[in-house]
Amino acid sequence: MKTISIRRLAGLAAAALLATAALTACAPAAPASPTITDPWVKAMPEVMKDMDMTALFGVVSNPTDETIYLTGGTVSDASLTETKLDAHEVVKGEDGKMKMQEVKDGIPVPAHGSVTLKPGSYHIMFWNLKKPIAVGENIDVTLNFSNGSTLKVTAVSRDIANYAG
Ligand SMILES: [Cu+2]
Repeated sequence: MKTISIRRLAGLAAAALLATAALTACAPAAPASPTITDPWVKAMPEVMKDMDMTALFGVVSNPTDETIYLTGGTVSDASLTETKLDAHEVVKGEDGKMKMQEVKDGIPVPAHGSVTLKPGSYHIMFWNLKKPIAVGENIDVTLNFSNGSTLKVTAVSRDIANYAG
């Protein structure tokens, strides 16, 4: 198994911060639309039958006066997956077991509030992965919202076992 050094991780974090700062500095006074902080994807070092999926997490914020629903998205790299990303939640089934299911109307992001996508809760589901996702890889996706806005996101992949949050 490959490991990633602390120094490299720190470098990645610094690069991410710089990228964020650059985006903020260049952003025009666009109409208010949802944003995401700390976007990440669960790394999938191996893709096997029935294990060809992963999910995106992060904190989605809504600066507008109305609830907006996160309805799904698409992956930029068709060689990773061509399947549309679904808005999912984890619920307790009638048999008492936890299961995930599509959120029909999308994941609600409250007005002037935020929703946290995290393991065991809301997430954006990837299906039919065609290749593995290594730890530290950047995954570009576009998220879609009920108000017609879209959000381009670069999520870094993490080893879920090392996820402290
Ligand atoms: Cu799911």
